[in-house]
This record gives sequence, C-alpha cells and structure tokens, in this order.
Amino acid sequence: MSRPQRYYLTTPIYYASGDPHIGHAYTTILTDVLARFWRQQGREVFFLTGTDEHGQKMFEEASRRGLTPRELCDQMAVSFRAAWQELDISFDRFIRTTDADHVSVVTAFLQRLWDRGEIYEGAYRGWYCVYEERYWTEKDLGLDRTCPDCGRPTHKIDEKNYFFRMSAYQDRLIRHIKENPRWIWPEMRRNEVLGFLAQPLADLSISRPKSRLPWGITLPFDGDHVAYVWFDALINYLTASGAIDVDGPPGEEGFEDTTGSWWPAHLHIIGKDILTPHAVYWPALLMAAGLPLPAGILSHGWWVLGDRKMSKSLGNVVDPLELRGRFGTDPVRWYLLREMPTGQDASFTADRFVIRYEELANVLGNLASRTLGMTEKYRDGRVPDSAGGGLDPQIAETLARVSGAVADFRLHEALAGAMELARRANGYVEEREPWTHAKEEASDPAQAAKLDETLATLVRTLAVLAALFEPACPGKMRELATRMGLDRVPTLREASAMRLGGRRVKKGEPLFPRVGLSTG
Ligand code: ME8
Repeated sequence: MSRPQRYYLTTPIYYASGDPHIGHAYTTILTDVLARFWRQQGREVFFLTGTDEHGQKMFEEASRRGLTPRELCDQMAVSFRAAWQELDISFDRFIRTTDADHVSVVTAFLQRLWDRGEIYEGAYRGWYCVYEERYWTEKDLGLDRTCPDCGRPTHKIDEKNYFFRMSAYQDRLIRHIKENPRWIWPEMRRNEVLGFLAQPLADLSISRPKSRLPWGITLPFDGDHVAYVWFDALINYLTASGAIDVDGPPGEEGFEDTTGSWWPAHLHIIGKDILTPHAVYWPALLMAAGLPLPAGILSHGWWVLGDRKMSKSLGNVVDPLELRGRFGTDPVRWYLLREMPTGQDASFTADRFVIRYEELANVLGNLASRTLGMTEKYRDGRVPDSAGGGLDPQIAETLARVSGAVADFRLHEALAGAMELARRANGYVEEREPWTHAKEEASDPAQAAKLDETLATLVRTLAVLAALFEPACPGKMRELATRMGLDRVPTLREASAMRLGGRRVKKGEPLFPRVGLSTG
C-alpha cells in the first residue's frame, strides 16, 4: 500500500495575554473541520495550535494583573486548551512558545541567520504598537500617531536593534507569489500582498533590548537582547514539525534536509490581520535559513458585530464557551462554519444563530428521528435488507459537490451541500409516504417491499450524512452512529459502501433538542 499523503496544518498561535474568544474559536474550528475532512479522505494529518507567550503585550498584561509573565501564560495556556477540548478540536500538538524545544529551535534559527550574515546591528527609530506587536513608520500612522491597524496610541522607539535583511528577498518573494497562484488564498489577499510588495521592502527589526523588555528568547549572539515576538512566534511552525534537531551534530540539525519531518507545512490558516507576517516575513526568514516554504496560506475574514471587528479591547466579543453552554458544542461549530463564506467577513447575530440551530434541528435532527423512529415502529428497530439505492444519484452528486468545495476551501459550501442532502432525504420521505405502505403491507406484500426499500434508503443516506456532518458536528455524529448500531462514525468512503441491513437502530432523544432558543 502506498503511504498516505502527509498534511501538516496550523492555526496561528494565539496571544496568551487574554482568554480565547470567538475569533480564535473560528480559526481553530475551521482548521479542525478541514483536518477532519482530510482525515476522512485518508490523508495523514498533523494539526498544530498553541499560544504565543512572549512579547511586550504579554509582559505588560502580566504586570497589570500583578502576575509574572510565566504565571499569566501558564494560566492562559490552560484556558486555551480547555476551550479547544470543549469545542472538540482534534489537534495533535498544543505548542507554547515557552516550551523548551521551541526556545532551542528559535535560538538555532537565530544563530544560523547570524552565521549566514542575514542579521546586522543597527539603530531603530520609529513607532511601535504594543497591542498589535508591530512596527510602524511615521507615514503609516493615523491621526495623533495612532496605530493604523487598531487605532491605539503608538510608542516612539529609538534604540539599538538587530535587523534581518528582509529587503534582499523582495524579488524572490514576488516571483514565488506570481508563480504559485494558489499560494495565498483567497485571491484578494494574494493581490493585497503583491500590492504591499510593490513598495520597497524594509529590513525587519528582530530584537529588543532586555533593558526595556526582559521577557523573550535571548539572542545567542548578544545576551542583552531578546528576539522580537513575531520572529519567535512564526518559528513555532518549524519547531512542531520536528525538522530541527538542535542536538544533532553541526550541519545536521535539519536545516539542510527536512525529509522525515512534517516540514514544509501544507497550510497555514490565519486571519486577514496577520497576513503580512505570514506571507512576507515568514517566507523571507525561511529563504534566508535555506528552508522550503509552506505550500499555502489560507487567510480568512473577520467576525464583526455591526461594522466593527470583534475584539477583546472593543469589549464586543461573544464568548464561544458561553454559547456552547447554552446550545452545545456542535451548533456553535456549525454556525461559525456554515454562516461565514470562507475567506470573507461575516456579521455575528443572535437571530442568525437561531436560524442555523433550527436548520440542524428541523432538517438533520428531524430526518434522524423519523428514519430511526420508523425503523423502530415498522421493523422493530432492524434495518431491512433491501438495496436502499433510492437516493444514490443525490448522494453521488452531494459527494462530488462537497469534495470540490473542500478542495477549494469553501467550507460553508461543503456544509451547505451536506444539509441539502438531508433536505432531499426529508423530501423523499414526503414523496414515498412510508406510513401508507405500513398501513397496507399486511394485505399487500408489494407494499412491504416498498417500505423496506424506503427505510433502507433512508438509513443508508443517514450513514452518509453522519460522515458528511462529522467534520462540523463530531459529537452529535458520534451519537448518531451509536444509535445506528455503528461503533464509530464511518468515513465517507465506508458510508457509501456500507451494508446496513440487519443492524439494530435506536431512535433516542432528539439530536438537537428544541430548548433555550432565545439567545437574549
Ligand atoms: O495575532 N474574526 O494572535 P491573536 C475572526 N499571536 N478571526 C479572528 C478575530 C475575529 N474577529 N479576532 C481574532 C496573533 N481572530 C499572534 C499570531 S502566529 C505565528 C502569531 C483570529 O491572539 C484570527 O485567526 O491576536 C487572527 O489571525 C488571530 O485570531 C489573531 O490572534
């Protein structure tokens, strides 16, 4: 058998200066849904998420709370992990930038760039936004020298810094983006990066004097400085790939050959706010280190309330765990992925949340109840041994639509395709009217055969739906699989070929109960 293809996919590592919010949840669920679809397709997936724990913001937030930075990031790492567990995120590693292996890889990376003459000492004069952890030049700034991204005041900086010769990679980067049209997705973000690169690219400050910021990874070539938080953060993707073995003999740490590791990543999934670090700084750093580039970047839009980005500082974020407490995990996952066209912005509203919840209850939940209920009522819970091919053309069409949508990262469309099949199956029930066959089967064996065929078709479709909904609704689909007498949710391939005749099914309670529908 050929080795399954390996797919390494990553979320951003989130700042450990605050609790997880709906924006973080969205990116992480998006990545999880993609990971689950890919695993269903038989791909070997490595899914990375984690926390970004260094930097000035972290340092200031800890002191505001009367904690050490270490205490604050320990607390927050627990909080992020708990959130991902409650939201059923199937990550393979949770990396923290304070992890020992990460500190070693960042140190080795810095040393390598230093040895290759990619880093030089200079003076930085400019403006810095602590919240965004970003440098700005005077001409970038908004009114009253505010940050052009978040509108907060910036601070003037005039100090010795080390710089990475990023400008040297401008042409190579432009060529790479032009030659690989799908490297940055969606296309509007690719155009944005090309627009940014049409201006001269400056070198990147990659350090802070410890006298101003003692919290970070010490530069191996100057013990009085720590690495700039973005430099440290981006390298997390390399650390977790296992490509670099800092204890290897000199020259064999893995920088020359990443075979056998997860590097290069298949896809970095990020929000549009952090496109420049991922599509400009990161590939330039990798080029300078002589490492292969990730195969792609998926940059999604923002959840907004009204016309403002949801953000902690604006105080308008919805707590995903609070929603989960009221509606359950899967409806939150479903809403976020079904409602936002992947790549675009979407507005969070309670009304839309309820509409999406009802879609799950009235279409999928209803189909499951009536299919399993009728099998219990008319066949004593035993699935009839009929071909059950009544919806085969619709199933084939749906599988093609869903797999095309997943390949194009249009996950909202993949989920819409799954829901459409459930809707059609409900339509099939109305058309076939199995209850009339049930009434007449005692006197007419032809009616019994029709009823068998209807039930077998519905159960078979339900197995396919369990596989199709599993990426978005893994918990509920595990429950559904159990009621169908299966020991786990089948993969798409298994579900389409499965023989279900003779299996015992159980209707159980509604999958999506009609409770607490008011979000107010
Ligand atoms: O930027 N809508 O961390 P961060 C959708 N540590 N997604 C949102 C969102 C919203 N309103 N708000 C945040 C950092 N996000 C760095 C990353 S990676 C090497 C370092 C999501 O905690 C989105 O994915 O500010 C965005 O890119 C990320 O959270 C920013 O998280």
